[in-house]
Amino acid sequence: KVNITLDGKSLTVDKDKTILEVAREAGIKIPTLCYLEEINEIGSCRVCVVEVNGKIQPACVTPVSEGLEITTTSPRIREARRISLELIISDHPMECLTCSRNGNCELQRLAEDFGISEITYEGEQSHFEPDLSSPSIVRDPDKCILCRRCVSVCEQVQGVAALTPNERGFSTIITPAFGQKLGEIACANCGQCINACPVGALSEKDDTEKVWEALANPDKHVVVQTAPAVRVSIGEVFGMKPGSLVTGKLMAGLRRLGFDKVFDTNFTADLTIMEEGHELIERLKNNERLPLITSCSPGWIKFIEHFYPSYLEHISSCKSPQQMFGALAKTYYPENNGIDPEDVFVVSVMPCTAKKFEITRPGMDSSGYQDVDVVLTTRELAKMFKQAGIDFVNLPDEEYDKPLGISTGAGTIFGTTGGVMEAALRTAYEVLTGEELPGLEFEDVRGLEGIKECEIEINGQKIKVAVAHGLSNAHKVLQNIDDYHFIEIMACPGGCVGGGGQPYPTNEETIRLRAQGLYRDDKEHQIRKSHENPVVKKLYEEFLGKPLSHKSHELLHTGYVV
Ligand code: HC0
Ligand code: SF4
Repeated sequence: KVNITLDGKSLTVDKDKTILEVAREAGIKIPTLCYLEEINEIGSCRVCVVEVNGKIQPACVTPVSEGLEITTTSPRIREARRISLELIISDHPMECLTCSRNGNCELQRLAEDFGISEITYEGEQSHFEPDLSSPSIVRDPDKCILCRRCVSVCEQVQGVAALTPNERGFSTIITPAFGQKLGEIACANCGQCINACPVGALSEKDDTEKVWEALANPDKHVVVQTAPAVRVSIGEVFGMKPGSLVTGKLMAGLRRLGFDKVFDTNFTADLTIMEEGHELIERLKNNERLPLITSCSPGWIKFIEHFYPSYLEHISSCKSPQQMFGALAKTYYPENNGIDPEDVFVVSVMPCTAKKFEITRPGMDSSGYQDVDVVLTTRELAKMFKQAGIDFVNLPDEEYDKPLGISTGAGTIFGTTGGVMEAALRTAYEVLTGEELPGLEFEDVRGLEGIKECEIEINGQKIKVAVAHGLSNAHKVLQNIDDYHFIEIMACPGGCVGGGGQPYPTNEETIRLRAQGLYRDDKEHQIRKSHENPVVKKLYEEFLGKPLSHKSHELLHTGYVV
């Protein structure tokens, strides 16, 4: 412990803390820009400066020590912060009105807070080409303020290190190594760099125009599927609390936009459990290619293809629920409803930017067409609602359409880390033992710990499972791959609720609340096990035969790229 004076108050505080941490604990707000707790603590933007024993110092990287006298607000501090901001803004394009971050840009907010009305510093501005090579991510280096939040997140949280500062001084640019483009390198398309970016230098590829066009085309039968994690986050864009469960309003809003049918990815999440669960059962019986590893997170799939190709035999051959949906929406669905599959246009609403990449992968056309036509992120759909003048908060609650909208509680928890594992265990246990599970909730695989483990006994055999989220944890869990029978890996921290296409801000707090929302949703479902989904059962009777049938393999399974 050390004794300090903070804004005239004597305090005794932990000695290994920074001034920023101590001030926050004392309820004092110090503005920050480049700072991301425990991830990017580099003191580069100088927006958090305070006076320490009379000297101006950045609060985020200055540790407290005995006898420090700290002042967090004074004319000198306000002036120093304003100069830092003005210098950053002097090399920033003034395109706020046409920027994807208009209205939720951290730099814009700080400029407003500090009442910046003119820029005193004028001179040369940097100009770089935007990188449009990725199907998921757009990089606009002209807007980059060199805070390095994306660099740190990609390296430390995702263990990919796709982005790095190149050149020096005024010419500094954040790019992949050797000036390569994002679409050419081992980028997982996860979009975590977008969530970390305080400005509009990183954003998802905007695909809203394609959807407006399809909706306006009378010859198209436009169907939409919504991912589990969207129902607990989209309300945030309209001022609702993170984790608010807005499934009914989401359905109503999508109908008002003009979609012909509103369906649910949760339905094919249940179907995935049937296919993947049986794959697990087969592998356990034959004791081969264990552990089985989940395949539904496309960022994770791209990551393993780049970094651990020799482990690909462990990956489930199941397509993700989004792709299973696409394949059925252009086969089973039109066949049963007298619609020409050529006229069906499939839109996905996903919390994820990698899903934009997934629809372009080889094999994602088993219906004879591209199975999913367009992926919108949660943020993009929210923008469409705004453009259509939809008063989201006051929408009535509506239901999903049948049949591809019927799902169970197991399907909904797919959207949070540990959810796929829990859903799979609920089904694998009952199918293998023929007995009812004593308790449905697997607490050991819930929560935000980076790697979670649990052991369950099925027919006398101990099954050891692991759950990892955030790709740096994938690196770790793969070091001990032989310890497990089944592993769930999701690319994004927190799973899909923390996806790269979710509303700003996506942080530990919003991720936790969204996950709680999904667990509430699970509890509110009457049916909470995928194998009890009546429409999934009917689909097997009428169309697929049985799990892992020839037809299932044709439509619902895929291979990987080495
Ligand atoms: Fe997910 Fe999915 S749960 S990846 O996180 O499995 O994006 O929400 O839609 O496909 O269902 C995302 C979320 C999905 C898929 C499902 C899986
Ligand atoms: Fe890194 Fe993910 Fe961004 Fe690619 S999308 S640069 S892997 S954070």
